[in-house]
Amino acid sequence: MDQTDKIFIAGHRGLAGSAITRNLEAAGFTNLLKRDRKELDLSNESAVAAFFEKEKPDVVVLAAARVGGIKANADYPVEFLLDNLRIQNNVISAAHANDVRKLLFLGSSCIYPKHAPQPIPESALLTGALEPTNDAYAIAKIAGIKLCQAYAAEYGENYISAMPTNLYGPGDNFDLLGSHVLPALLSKALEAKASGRREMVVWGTGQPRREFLHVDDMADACVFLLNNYDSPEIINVGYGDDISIRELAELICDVVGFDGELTFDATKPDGTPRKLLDVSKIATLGWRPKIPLREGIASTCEWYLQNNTPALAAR
Ligand code: GFB
Repeated sequence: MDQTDKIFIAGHRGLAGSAITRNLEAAGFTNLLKRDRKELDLSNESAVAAFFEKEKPDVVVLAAARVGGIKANADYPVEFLLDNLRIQNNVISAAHANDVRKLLFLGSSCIYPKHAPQPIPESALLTGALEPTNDAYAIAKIAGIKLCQAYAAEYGENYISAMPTNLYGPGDNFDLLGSHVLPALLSKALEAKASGRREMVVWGTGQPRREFLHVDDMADACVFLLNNYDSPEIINVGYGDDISIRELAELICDVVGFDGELTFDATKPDGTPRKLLDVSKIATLGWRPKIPLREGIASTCEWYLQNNTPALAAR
């Protein structure tokens, strides 16, 4: 990419899109196109078509999506399916209609079968049944991958698809009902410490294992792929190591300084038992993550205290 390329970052206010925007700005890219939801509704086909026709971006990063944790995914399958299909269909087809040179589609590690081999190679896609708590989101993301691959096969487009593992970092959603596990436990631990409680509730059994990648590492990988990867075959973007939810809760409590008891609410779903990506493909190309989990949790905690909860920060 050239630093003057016009790059449209769809979803520039979200966790992933804001990190990609920060990365590109720090690298000296000066022609970034950003539109918030009020300015451009990505689920509106004619609005997206008109925007592309007017702006004619050179490169598109498709980081806009309806996302959420295990509960939000299970409670709102219609919205996770429809909104994501609409957004990605509109953006990808408008990119083709307006001669976008390169497009990066962001998928998710939940596209892989529930009982995929661990670590999960890219070749595991569509080899088995999905995890039911997020199958609507996964089906939408798989449709996005297939649409990018179809444009590559039929029209020779350079549309690439990266599959990030569970992300966390500044700009995350910390709402307890909608969020992913890491921001949820961080917010619960801070709240328990601030209010002097001796107990913190963790959903499920604590036994599932998850891989966590700091969103700034993910952004670095995305820019690396935009510069160095030109294949329609999907590529995993992970940290390369995982921990159990119990271990994650203990680590977060340690970082926060909460020394009360953990209790496990087994009425809440565990989701998929394990989701560790095989990152050998991107490692062979020359990319590796840099931010260790403890360090990433500590800086995310700082960000949260400064941006979300003046009351907690003041205690
Ligand atoms: O991050 P998470 O919500 O989603 O939950 P997934 C991961 C694990 O953490 C599950 C447990 O085993 C949860 O039961 N957990 C423990 C909690 N305490 C909590 C809590 O307070 N909040 C939450 N949210 N979980 C998501 C998919 O799956 O992964 C998305 O739903 C997306 O579609 C994302 O693909 C990457 O890791 O299970």
